[in-house]
Amino acid sequence: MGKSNTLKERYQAQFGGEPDLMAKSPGRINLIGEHTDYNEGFVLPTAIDKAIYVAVAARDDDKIVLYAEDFSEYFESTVDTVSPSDKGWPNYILGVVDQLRKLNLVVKGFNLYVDGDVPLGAGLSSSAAVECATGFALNELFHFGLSRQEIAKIGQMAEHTFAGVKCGIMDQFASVLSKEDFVIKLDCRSLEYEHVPLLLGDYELVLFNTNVKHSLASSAYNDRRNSCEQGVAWLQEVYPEVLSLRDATLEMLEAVVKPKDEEVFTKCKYVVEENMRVELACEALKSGDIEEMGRQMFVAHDAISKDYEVSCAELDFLVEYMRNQPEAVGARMMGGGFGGCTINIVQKGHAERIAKQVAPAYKEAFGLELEPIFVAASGGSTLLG
Ligand code: GAF
Repeated sequence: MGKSNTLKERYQAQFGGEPDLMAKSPGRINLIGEHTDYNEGFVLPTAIDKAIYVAVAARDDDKIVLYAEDFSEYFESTVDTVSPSDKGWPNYILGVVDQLRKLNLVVKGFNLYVDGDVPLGAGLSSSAAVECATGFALNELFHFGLSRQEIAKIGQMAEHTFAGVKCGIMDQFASVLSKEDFVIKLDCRSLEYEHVPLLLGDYELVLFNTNVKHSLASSAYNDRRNSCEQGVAWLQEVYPEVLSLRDATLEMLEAVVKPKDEEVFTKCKYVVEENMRVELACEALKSGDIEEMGRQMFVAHDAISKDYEVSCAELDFLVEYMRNQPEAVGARMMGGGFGGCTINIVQKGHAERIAKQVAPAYKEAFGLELEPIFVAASGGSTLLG
């Protein structure tokens, strides 16, 4: 079905009647602060102008009937029997239903049509966007009265339980709470946040999609989280006040974690330093010092690649290329790692040319196309008219 049809028409084509309501929830970028969210640290994300769209309608029975446009596929369950599916895509919806039920909210049968333009597997959090669009739409459909923060947390738990990735809160939070032309400085412990104007002056953001997602992404993600938790457990033996790496200092890590395990130490050190970089980058952004903000991004990339070890050859290649471009002030890998996109701050008017310039070398090195993606900082989840 072509996208020239409206969302409502596309719903009708699959389900017959009209949807009761339609909603969208966007993908996200993150300027800096990677793998800090599950350590109760700081992040600087915002939603983008690419989203997941859902159209939903309540049913008279207890069936859940889903249709995913990207896969041209239906999936059926009943409300009482939702469980993780081998198919993958239904899990981001069913996981949300499961969480709602665990909160004792009465979910009834519904049809849900899902579509979107967030590139899949590009590290732009299409999965969080599906979770949030589902949570947002069902909250409206069944009048649960959940807050946006609660919807974000439900999405995060759905990811833990039905997708098996013990992610932090960043992606879901950005998807529901972003504001157009702002980034969110989020404290992932208290969930207090500040919308910071994304004023880049003569610069603009561009993403380079590596077009690769290495298979170890989710297992390595959980491994890193385990290393951080191990570091905290050791710290707590000496410093009981340390509840997460957010509370740790480099001195504490040197004294307690380093002698026990060099590898765990390096991972924890990365997180403590990345939190500091978020502060510095955010201050730089607020004061209009985009060069300094970009410098922090380059430093962050080195650290996530060499210390945290969640980058990959394709991402490193693209960031190194940008280091030698006078018009690029910052670049780094974005998101969980092992593929997806780099985020770059480039002087206006040069990104397209740089992308064209690097594409043949990238293809030669990896046999992959390079795709620039221009994004605008956009608002969070919303109902559609
Ligand atoms: C993924 C996760 F889903 C986020 O919670 C975050 O940890 C990110 O990787 C890394 O910063 O997108």
